[in-house]
Amino acid sequence: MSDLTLYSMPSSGNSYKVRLLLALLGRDYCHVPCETQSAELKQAKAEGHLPLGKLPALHLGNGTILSESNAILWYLAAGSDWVPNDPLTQAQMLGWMFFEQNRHEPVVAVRASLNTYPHLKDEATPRVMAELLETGHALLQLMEDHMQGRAWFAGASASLADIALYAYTHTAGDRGGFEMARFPALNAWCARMAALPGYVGLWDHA
Ligand SMILES: N[C@@H](CCC(=O)N[C@@H](CS)C(=O)NCC(=O)O)C(=O)O
Repeated sequence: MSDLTLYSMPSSGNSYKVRLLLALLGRDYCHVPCETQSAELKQAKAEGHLPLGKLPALHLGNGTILSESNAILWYLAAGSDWVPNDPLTQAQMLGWMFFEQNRHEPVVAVRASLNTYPHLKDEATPRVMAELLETGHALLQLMEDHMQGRAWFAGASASLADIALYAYTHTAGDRGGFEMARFPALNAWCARMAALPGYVGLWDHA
């Protein structure tokens, strides 16, 4: 039995990032799935398991609870190959992780949520969806341009930046309605991610 307990939302990319890294690291953990709108999520909040009121939350087994997906990635990856050694590549990796939270997730993930979660249907007006589509395509193009001649987002090997950005990019077409055929370098990068040893998909969880 592992010391780590992860409260995560099965359908959410932010939660999937953490499940993916744990799988890639070969770390055992107990999983408490809390889907959106579920009784389990309500209970987890009521019992204080989500200090910031959001998923994912990682319980370390000593009373400490970590919030914010990218901070959890950072904690779990310490000392592993998922964090580059030199400060410049580390900073580039962190830059992409901040980009993911500040710009990519609020557009690419939000459009996918509005498209797929029935309880958000009223917010998905044609105007909002069109604006998110245009902004999302521009952000994906920016990523596509960066990936010309590169295999990974920061440095010569896969890093936390790739995990953070992959979470919502690999479903941007199916769930978000983005035209992914426009972005061949991103599609090739997604295929490289899915081929990593230990890889698990969004829905491959206990
Ligand atoms: N910046 C946070 C975002 C967390 C977040 O918004 N989680 C959503 C799912 S993606 C959530 O907990 N939703 C449930 C709720 O708000 O009740 C992170 O990266 O962990």
